[in-house]
Amino acid sequence: MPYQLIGAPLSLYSGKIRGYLRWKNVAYAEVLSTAEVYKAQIMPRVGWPVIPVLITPDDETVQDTSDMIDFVENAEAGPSVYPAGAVQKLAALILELFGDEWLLIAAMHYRWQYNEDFVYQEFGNTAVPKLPKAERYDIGKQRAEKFKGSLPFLGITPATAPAIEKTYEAFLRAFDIHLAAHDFLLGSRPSIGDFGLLGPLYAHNYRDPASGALMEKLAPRVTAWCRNTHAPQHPLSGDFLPDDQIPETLIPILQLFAGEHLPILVSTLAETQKWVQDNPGTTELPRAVGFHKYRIGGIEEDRAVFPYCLWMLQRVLDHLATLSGAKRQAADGFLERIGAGELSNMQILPRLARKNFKLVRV
Ligand SMILES: N[C@@H](CCC(=O)N[C@@H](CS)C(=O)NCC(=O)O)C(=O)O
Repeated sequence: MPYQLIGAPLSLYSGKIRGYLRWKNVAYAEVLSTAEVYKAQIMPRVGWPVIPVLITPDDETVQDTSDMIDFVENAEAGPSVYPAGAVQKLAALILELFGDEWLLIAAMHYRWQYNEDFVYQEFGNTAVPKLPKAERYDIGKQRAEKFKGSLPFLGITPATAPAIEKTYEAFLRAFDIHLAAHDFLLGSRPSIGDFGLLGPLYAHNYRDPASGALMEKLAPRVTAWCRNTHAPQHPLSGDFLPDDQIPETLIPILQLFAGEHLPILVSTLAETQKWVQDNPGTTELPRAVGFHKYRIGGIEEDRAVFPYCLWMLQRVLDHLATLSGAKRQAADGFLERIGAGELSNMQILPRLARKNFKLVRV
């Protein structure tokens, strides 16, 4: 049995892992996450309704795309999406986090602001593919409520909408300039960072029609990158740039991470630590622990505090902690240069882990 990927064309994180599996050239079959598949497979295996889900050839269940990628990287031969260079790996992990958790804001904003009808139909096509079109639309609309309803929790409101567009357009332009000289973030081979960006950029901002038209207009090279990074299976090829080089054209994108995403991660850590202190007997962390202020494109808004982001940040800090001597110096210098020097001394305490597909402190 090859791997089975339970996912859907409209799903952000399905795009991330599908692009990875195709690049890695592993044998897998995709199973559409219909309402029946949620009942028969996802709920019994994972315990809560989420996609994508990976079922390994030994019938093991893996959820969370970062865990899936790490599982396949360990189990399968072939070139890795983790660069060997200390600084390149650091940049790649930061950009995975930035794609997964920060560009998510733009992905959700554009989807629901400009593609609502298309998306209702897509939700229905996924959940109940055999029903007539109009019924699929109605059922899709019901199933999409939870996702549309999450916008204010993500800090997406009428006040932030123009700011989200401003910052997303700045990102698109910067990435388009980078892609004039490079196939992927760090050379001719995609890294874990490319797949992090692929999630929001492919399923939402390329595939949703109005968002795809905007991307094509503002950043045609990003459109081409979406196609290539999500391309059908092909022989493995490409390499990372030599000498642990970070292309100059990535700096503005990394500075966007440092300027906009990092402050919210710092605040998420403080809020989560407070929550842990106030709930000493509890090991499992809820999806959200209250609200805090965040800023995007210069506008301040309320947003829920998501401790999960810290688990992703911990991946970055764990890599940093493995470095010493000249490599550590180079990594610290790089962080300072992009405006993220704060990461050099940061620790996620208590440590976080994922146990039975839930976030726990250890
Ligand atoms: N970090 C997770 C995110 C998975 C996720 O949020 N999936 C969305 C669909 S793309 C979902 O099913 N969300 C349901 C929920 O969060 O309750 C991963 O990388 O797998």
